[in-house]
Amino acid sequence: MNRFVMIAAMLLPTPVHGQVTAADEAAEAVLRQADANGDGGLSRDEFRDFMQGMAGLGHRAARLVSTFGVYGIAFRQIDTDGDGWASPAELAAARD
Ligand SMILES: [Ca+2]
Ligand SMILES: [Ca+2]
Repeated sequence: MNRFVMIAAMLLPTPVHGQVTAADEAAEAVLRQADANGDGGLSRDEFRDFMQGMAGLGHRAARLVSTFGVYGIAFRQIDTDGDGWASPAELAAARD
């Protein structure tokens, strides 16, 4: 599989029209659960939990990331300043 296609798919907004709010709330719950230290952002380990949680929700790109174990590649797409921590702003930017 082309990894760039996969990452592009990950960054696309949810395709389920009319269920954006419910999907966002579910993702928010997964995010809070993955954020083990409660700092509002995700470390690499927390990001892995987040991807697995999103995969559990049926999120297509997250399932691909989990299946292929490419958490590091996906994380680098989110962690744009490269400090090894996905801040709330970086997570929000990735979702838009
Ligand atoms: Ca955290
Ligand atoms: Ca960062």
